[in-house]
Amino acid sequence: MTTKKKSAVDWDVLIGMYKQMCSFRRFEERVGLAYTKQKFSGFCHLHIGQEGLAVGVQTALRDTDYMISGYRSHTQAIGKGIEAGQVMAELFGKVDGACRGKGGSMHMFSKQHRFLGGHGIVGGQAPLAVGVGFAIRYRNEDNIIVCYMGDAATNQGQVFEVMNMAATWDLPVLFIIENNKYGMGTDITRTTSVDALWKRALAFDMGHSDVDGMDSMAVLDHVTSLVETMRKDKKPHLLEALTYRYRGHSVSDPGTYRTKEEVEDYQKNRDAILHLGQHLVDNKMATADDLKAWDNEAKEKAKEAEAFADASPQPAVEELWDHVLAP
Ligand SMILES: Cc1ncc(C[n+]2csc(CCOP(=O)(O)OP(=O)(O)O)c2C)c(N)n1
Ligand SMILES: [Mg+2]
Repeated sequence: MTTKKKSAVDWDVLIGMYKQMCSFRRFEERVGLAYTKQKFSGFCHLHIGQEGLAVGVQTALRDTDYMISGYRSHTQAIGKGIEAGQVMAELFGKVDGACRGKGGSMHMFSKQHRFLGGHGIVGGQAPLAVGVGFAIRYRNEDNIIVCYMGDAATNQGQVFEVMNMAATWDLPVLFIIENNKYGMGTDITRTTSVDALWKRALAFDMGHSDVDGMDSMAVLDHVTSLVETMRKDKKPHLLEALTYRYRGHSVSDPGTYRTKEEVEDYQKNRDAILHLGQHLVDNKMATADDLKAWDNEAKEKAKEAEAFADASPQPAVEELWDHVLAP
């Protein structure tokens, strides 16, 4: 390990982010493999490629902030505090899963960690996020809620309705569009009238910005400053993050709607993990061996998560109807 030089940059934070990105990627790779081994079935949407955004955002938040997301959210849930083993167990439908195995891939949830799903209905999380934003204001807290959604989700009517409410009532909701260019197999330019999705905010006179979601440091800087403002003024903001998914929409995606060259270009030239790793090496904060060792740790952690999920039993038949409806 190299000696750390003094700097305004908190290198430990950046190293932590690097490790976290590796563990997210290795976790999702294992999830993909477990699916092909038929350890679980149903839908499975991997977040591989989009780690820079997840890690930059979570690092800018406090534990007391809330987060809500769509179905591509296994690792966002881990970032918000749910144990990786519990997420894997949830995928496998096991009793030690985050929702005792009753939610599965699209429905990670933890009240304790303020991760409020995991939602399979495209855009369905946005009205819930605005409800939480209302509760934050009503209780006079200085927390915020991050509401992740995909590019295609921004074309849902309910998203427009609730952005209007959030802007009208000044609710601290940070809407983050994970613009990975595609909604399933459809290029966003074929379905959307605007050339930049942050422009949706103009209709509501809402704060808006964009960020390179493949640059975890840019995300951290930008979201830190947004959140600081939002804690005070309680106003919503629409952030468009440009990102890219390397795997298919879900595990069953032939990928005929994009070229191999496009995917490879992001993997080789834009990858968030390579980018931060290079930055650490260039600044003598890590050696190539350090990066390799951290990645190996990430692989080990993913393996442990899977072993935990394998060992966990299935829920008992007697609890079939427990935890299904809120009391
Ligand atoms: C209301 C609704 N309509 C359609 C679907 C089917 N569907 C599932 S994912 C998806 C694409 C969403 O793409 P995007 O919002 O860009 O998110 P990404 O998958 O790229 O992360 C669609 C149309 C759905 N789940 N819910
Ligand atoms: Mg998309």
